[in-house]
Amino acid sequence: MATTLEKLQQDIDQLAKNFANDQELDADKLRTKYLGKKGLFNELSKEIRNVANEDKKAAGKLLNSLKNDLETKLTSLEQQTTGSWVDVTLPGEQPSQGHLHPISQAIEEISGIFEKIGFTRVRYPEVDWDYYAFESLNMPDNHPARDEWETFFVDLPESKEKGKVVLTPHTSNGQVREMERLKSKPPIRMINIARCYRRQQDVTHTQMFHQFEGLVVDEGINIQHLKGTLDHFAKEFYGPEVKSRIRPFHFQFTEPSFEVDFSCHICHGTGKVRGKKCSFCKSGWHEVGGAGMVHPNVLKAGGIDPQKYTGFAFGWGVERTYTLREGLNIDDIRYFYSGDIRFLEQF
Ligand code: FA5
Repeated sequence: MATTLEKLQQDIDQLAKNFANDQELDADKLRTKYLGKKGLFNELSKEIRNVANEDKKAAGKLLNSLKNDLETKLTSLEQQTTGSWVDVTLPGEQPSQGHLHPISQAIEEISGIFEKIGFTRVRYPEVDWDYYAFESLNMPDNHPARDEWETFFVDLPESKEKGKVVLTPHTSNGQVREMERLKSKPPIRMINIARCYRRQQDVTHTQMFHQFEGLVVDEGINIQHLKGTLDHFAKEFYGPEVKSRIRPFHFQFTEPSFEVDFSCHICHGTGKVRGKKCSFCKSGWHEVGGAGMVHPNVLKAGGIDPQKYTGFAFGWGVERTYTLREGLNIDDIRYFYSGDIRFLEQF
């Protein structure tokens, strides 16, 4: 039976009216019912087959207009129910993930460098006896050298043999502990990384900081082994063109003793950038810590015969070593412990 344009218009009006009066408020269900594959609109569209050829174009327009109208109304209904558009085809949002603190990252990297060349990572107490922090390191009670360590003492009973309890001011407390752990039997190749504490606070000092301490004891160990180890670390951590340098210094527990510097990556150790003083290092070098050949009294304290064995040791600040890395140039190490997420998120 032929369908006239008038009949089609009546059916379209009826469908639009039914839609407007439909009590089924769920937008999803309405969409399926009216615009779904087997929905009322598609059902009505089939009528076009019965429209005379010369009216087919006009019939198509009427149907299209109904479809657009239904689409607009359904979209607005969906927005009202969901509050906003959800485009389910968009890729999901990656939730922000935390990461290790920059100093923990540095510690992992530093231990990796030393472990690859045969050092064993150890950890010793951060609250320790005076004996390990000072006495066994050739600093008897009341020795003036102890003042340099600006130590926090813990209010706990003293031990008759090992003295007071301290917050370790340096990782050197691990030296004699490691000799004891290995029952005074070299070879020793220790890397001890731990928190340290001192009564200090400024742009290059914090009350809590980290050090990494190397200790090597064996027959025939000499300064060249120390220098080779320092150079190896400098190149691995800072880059192949960076050099290390040792300068005479004094520590009670090493003889001879040195301060260790690394060449500045900005001026390459020259101290000058385009004819002017390098503003990062001022001298061409950065000091990062101390080192030296283990004092015979320390070997003796660890039960090792200094006539037979020699050793070297070094101890540097992790924060200081890390801030000197190319591209970081952090001018205040207190940022690491400020808890400021804007700073920490950059690592
Ligand atoms: C020592 O602590 C010696 N135990 C190092 C050593 C070990 C020498 C073995 C010889 C043999 P010193 O006080 O210079 O040395 O500290 C070493 C490094 O620790 C410093 O160069 C600095 O990088 C870091 N450091 C010291 N105090 C602080 C602090 N308050 N905050 C941050 N870093 C610090």
